[in-house]
Amino acid sequence: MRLRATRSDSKRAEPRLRRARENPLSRLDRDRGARQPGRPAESPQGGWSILDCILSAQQAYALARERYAGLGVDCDSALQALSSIPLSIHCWQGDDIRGFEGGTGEVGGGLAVTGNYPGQARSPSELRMDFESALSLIPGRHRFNLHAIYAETDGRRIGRDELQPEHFSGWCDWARDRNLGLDFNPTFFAHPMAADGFTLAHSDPGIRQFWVEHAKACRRIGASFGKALGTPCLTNVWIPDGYKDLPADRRTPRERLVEALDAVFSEPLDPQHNIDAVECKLFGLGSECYVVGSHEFYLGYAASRGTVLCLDAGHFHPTEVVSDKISSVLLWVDRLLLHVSRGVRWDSDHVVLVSDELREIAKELVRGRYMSRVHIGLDFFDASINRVAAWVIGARAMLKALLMALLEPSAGLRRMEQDGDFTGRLALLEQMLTMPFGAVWDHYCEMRGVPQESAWLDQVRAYEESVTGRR
Ligand SMILES: [Mn+2]
Repeated sequence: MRLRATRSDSKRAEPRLRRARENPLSRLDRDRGARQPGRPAESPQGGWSILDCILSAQQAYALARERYAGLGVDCDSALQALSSIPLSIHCWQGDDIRGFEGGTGEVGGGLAVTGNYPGQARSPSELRMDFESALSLIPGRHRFNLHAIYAETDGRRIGRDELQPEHFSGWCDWARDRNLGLDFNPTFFAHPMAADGFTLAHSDPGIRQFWVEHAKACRRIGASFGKALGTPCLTNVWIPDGYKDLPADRRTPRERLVEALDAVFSEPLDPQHNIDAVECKLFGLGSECYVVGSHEFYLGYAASRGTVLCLDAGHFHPTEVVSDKISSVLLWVDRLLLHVSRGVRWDSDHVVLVSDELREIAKELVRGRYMSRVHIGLDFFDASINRVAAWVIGARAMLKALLMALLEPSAGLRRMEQDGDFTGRLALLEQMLTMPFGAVWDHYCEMRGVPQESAWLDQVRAYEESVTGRR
């Protein structure tokens, strides 16, 4: 359904508006009595007026709220809770992880970006503009997550071990203007010193030291973001190090990695400015048999050193799920960074959708009351579809999954579980899938001033026509 918001539409809708103002609940009560959701009336020309749609959305929300209240769920407080959850949205969906270093364009590090959809951002200003376009379609207040290869160096070649906060001042100023927090990542790939697949665990001490200096520089840059923006920057270390085929020595590279990481984190930084995280992975392209920084490696490292642990939803065996790990690892580490992604066969980075696992992750965060200890980052990239749309689909999917979790009748479910009523628990979980979730989500979008589910794609298409499609 296309919304028409012309002048004549609003004129036609005027009598209806007046009636609604005089007695806002009259239509609603009638609809409630008839147990029928309010349906927008057709205008004389047979189209819907925008006012009709707004009124109908309000009615739909009122009815949905009543349905959820019947299960002991308060929709208004769920929406309030949702609005306080920031997502850390990754920059690299906008340009296929190219960055602005001007290298060969090869990503490497066991990563691959597939697709050739036109219009990727070619400069920091294009990337910022594209992200702003996506952000205008994502309800809530969020953060932006940068990689070191997105430095702005005015065409000068700056070694990654020599990067300074000044090379990110454009990003920092923009983030301040837009009221965005920033997060950060050192880039241990797409570089000659990473060409043989090893960085911090390299056998050559010179190469190892280069990457230690890079990571130290990135932590300082992260701290500069945190200080300037008044919200701590989460700086996440992920390295690709590993072997394609069976190693003869698994132990030594892991011992080297501990030493290198200890050197990286040796400089004390104010946690109000920078927070360190480490990210594990099962395998990458070209590191199928052995990855130095495995889950067990980083769980132990994070627990013993007090860093944040990053769990990427695409970095485990295909039948292994992050949702089941959250309540385990949060017994041993203080905080968790989630890289929300969608693994499909060999790929760990498909655009996030409201999948069973995404809903399960969100439920774990809500049920465990972990929200203050978990940072939610997105990590996916798809170059085969409109990149702004990819951001919007993924970010909105995460928010929808969180809202579904916030709308769960948790007290009832727990009571059934405690009473051993597993039949009732299963039936109620299934019942939740037919609850009027869409009306609550639409109301949230309206509250936050972003288009509803049926309307945002038109805006992406318009932006494509006027901006990204002309590149
Ligand atoms: Mn990740």
